Amino acid sequence: MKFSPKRFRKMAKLKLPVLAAAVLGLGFLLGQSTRKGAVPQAEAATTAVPAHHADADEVILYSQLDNPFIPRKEINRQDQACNDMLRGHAMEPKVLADGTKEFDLTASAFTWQLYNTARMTVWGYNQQVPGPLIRLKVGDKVKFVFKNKLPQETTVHWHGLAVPNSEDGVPDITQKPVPPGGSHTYAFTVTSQMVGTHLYHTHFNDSFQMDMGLHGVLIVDPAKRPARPYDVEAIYEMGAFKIAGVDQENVFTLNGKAFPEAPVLDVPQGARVLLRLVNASAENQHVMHLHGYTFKVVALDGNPVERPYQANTVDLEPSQTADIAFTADNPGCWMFHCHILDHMINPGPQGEGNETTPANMGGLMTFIRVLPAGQVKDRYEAAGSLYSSPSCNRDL
Ligand SMILES: [Cu+2]
Repeated sequence: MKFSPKRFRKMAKLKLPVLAAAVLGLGFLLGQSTRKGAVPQAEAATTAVPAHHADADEVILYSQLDNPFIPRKEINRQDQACNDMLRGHAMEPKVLADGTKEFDLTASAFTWQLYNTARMTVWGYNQQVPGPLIRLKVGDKVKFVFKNKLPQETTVHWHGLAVPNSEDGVPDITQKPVPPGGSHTYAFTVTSQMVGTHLYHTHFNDSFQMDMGLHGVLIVDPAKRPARPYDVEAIYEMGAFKIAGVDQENVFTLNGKAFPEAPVLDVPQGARVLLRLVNASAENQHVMHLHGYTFKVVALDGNPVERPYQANTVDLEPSQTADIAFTADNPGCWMFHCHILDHMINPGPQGEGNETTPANMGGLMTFIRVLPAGQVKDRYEAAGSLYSSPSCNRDL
């Protein structure tokens, strides 16, 4: 059934008792899907949808309701994908007889949990948003076997990489767009021009397809990586979505998850940390700000900055990337967020934000937790769970 807010309001007037029961049911399911390690279930359900907010319009508007339920196992898989991206776990290629690294990339539609009360049908690569991390090194011969399982034509573009023109993914110029059900193979050799933090994305019906989720991070390493330049390397990709049929980006995500679900990064005190930041939003810039530190901007768009400069914020226009570095010498739970402040609000029914998340925050917001080495975890943890974490609020 196609969802229409108007039609729903009309139904709500007629069938209020039935709907109230349905909302309670949905509230229960939301409670069921609360993160491991978070607050107990009964309390979590209240946190996700407080009683005064549990009106039908609001709950329904957060989801495009073709498939609102995501099984626990699937949510765990999505969290794992988000965590893999954060910690730089890349997709494994098949190595062919001649040494070519072959990657399978399939675009399809699926239901994704953006945050605890918002799920939508997204389009993504290999069933995840962002797509899997692709990590290459100079000298690699690579092949991407791309399959299109979407209901629309598409292509893949390797942003910032000087590939041969035929591999550039521009529809009707360098290739025919890949039709629904079709496939296309991209092949190139990785050169030193390509070193650094980049992204790959669709180049067909761009502003629509990008914000459906067709993007991912691509990192190229030098042929020989320098010996342990950083103790911790992490990746945050900023994505954007247009949920509930609006025509402007209204949900912003870090590695596919908006606060309170955005992933926390734990780093041991004293570690040299590199954060690779990628703005994959189609339409919005992001001004990323880290509390508690002055960092160094060491690379922009994959290119080393000749004289790394110190800053507290770094500005990323759509498609730009930045590598920032700092030594984690200030212990604590430090907010890391976009300083365009309406990018840290999740949409409410009238578009003005909602009060269903801790501290009324959402979107591009998480924490970097600098801890004694023994307390560092490398598993997925949702940023919202830190409100009940003894390592963050012990002094309150
Ligand atoms: Cu922003």
